[in-house]
Amino acid sequence: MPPFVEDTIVAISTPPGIGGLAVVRISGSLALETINQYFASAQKLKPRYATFGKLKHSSLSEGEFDDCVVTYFKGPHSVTGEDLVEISIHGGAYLQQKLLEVLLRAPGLRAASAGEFTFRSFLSGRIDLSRAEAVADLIHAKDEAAHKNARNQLLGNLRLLVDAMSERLIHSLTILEAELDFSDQEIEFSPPQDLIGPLSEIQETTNSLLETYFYGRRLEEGIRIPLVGAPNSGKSSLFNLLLGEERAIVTAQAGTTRDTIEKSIVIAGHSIVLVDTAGLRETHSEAELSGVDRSLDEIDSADLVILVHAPDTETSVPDELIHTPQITVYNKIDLVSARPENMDIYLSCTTGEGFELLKKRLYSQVVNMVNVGVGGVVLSRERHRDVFIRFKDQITVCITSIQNQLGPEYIASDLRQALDILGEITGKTTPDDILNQIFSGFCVGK
Ligand SMILES: Nc1nc2c(ncn2[C@@H]2O[C@H](COP(=O)(O)OP(=O)(O)OP(=O)(O)O)[C@@H](O)[C@H]2O)c(=O)[nH]1
Ligand SMILES: [Mg+2]
Repeated sequence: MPPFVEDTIVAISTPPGIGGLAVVRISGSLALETINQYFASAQKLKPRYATFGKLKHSSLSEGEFDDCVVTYFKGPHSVTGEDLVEISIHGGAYLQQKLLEVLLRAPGLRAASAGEFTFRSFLSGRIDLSRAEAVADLIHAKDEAAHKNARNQLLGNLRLLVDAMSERLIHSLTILEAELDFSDQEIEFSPPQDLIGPLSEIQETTNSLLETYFYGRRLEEGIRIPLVGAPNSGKSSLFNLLLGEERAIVTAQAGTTRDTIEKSIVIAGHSIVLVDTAGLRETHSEAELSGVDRSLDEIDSADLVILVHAPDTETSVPDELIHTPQITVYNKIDLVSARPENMDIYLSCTTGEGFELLKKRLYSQVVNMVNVGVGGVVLSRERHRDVFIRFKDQITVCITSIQNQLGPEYIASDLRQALDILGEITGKTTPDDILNQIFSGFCVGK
């Protein structure tokens, strides 16, 4: 345990609210001593057992304060690696606040800061950095997909991937270092050029991983789908229909929507940000012109566009749309008998015809868009992306050094730097003794 973690911390780990149960956690060397002063039970607290009893102390109330169940984990066999006590009490706001208040006045205890229990898990080596980050992501997951990704990370998938990459790098290093250490003996080593293949593979995996970042961000922010088209084509009507509420103003007058309006929905377990935009047309009105500019900006940052056509309007497809995936919708089919060809969906916002088909289409587009991941891992954190970019660049440096036939000591030093960068993902630096350990079991010349 690092010396600066001395305080015993306390917090309510369920948000205050009425009803249900609340859990107050105390972690640190004073945890057991503290709870023993407030807890009355026929049984003594035993590590890893939940014990029923009463909270009883003059600072809490005159008589008994509340029934409770206390679970005691003796360090280092606890999630924080320290002595940890979890007190389950009734979830009333008064009960929780009073208990917390009293515990905070107990000698040596202080309030935990946000994430401090998880931070202590990391410091005590119970979890690595990527898993600690996953805990935060899990708490903030907005939808099923974000939850699944965080859960995968918590299960250690990112760590497994990083460990596999590290192992391969360490193996390469071992070969190079063996060559350095035994260069004066007549032993044949495989040439450094042989390392180019494995290094290129690591680079490809890193590239694939970096490609998942786009989706990872979308997990956080939601997939952006603006509705675009000419004024009066029915964008706001469709927006409302998809949301299931009258969110945007709909009128018979062209140019009704001036500003973009966005709202999140969940499709196929993914967060979607639907955006209603101003109709695209040439105009002299300053307000409408700004609206049109915003619509074009929306197309730029869109993941998928719903392009709305209608028989009584003329949609000119803007250049910005050429590279964006889109669903073309021909709206107001209740007004016409003949339909133009080459539209994905024929719809009437008024009668609802075609709406189910549009929803199915949206569903499959979203599923296709997000069907990515390397070894169950999707990058969603800027920090991870930054590390993997630097790692990839460093692998390029290694490959270049080999191609330029630099001495093994230079290549080894480049590889060590790559390993150090990769270690930033899990928070683990790569100490020399790991290499030594592997090296000791290495059979020279084989
Ligand atoms: N007959 C018929 N009318 C529709 C349909 N969908 C929308 N409308 C009407 O078309 C008019 C314009 O609809 P909006 O949804 O405001 O169109 P918009 O594309 O948002 O228009 P702007 O905001 O001006 O760009 C309204 O009077 C709607 O009631 C439809 O499927 N059939
Ligand atoms: Mg509108």
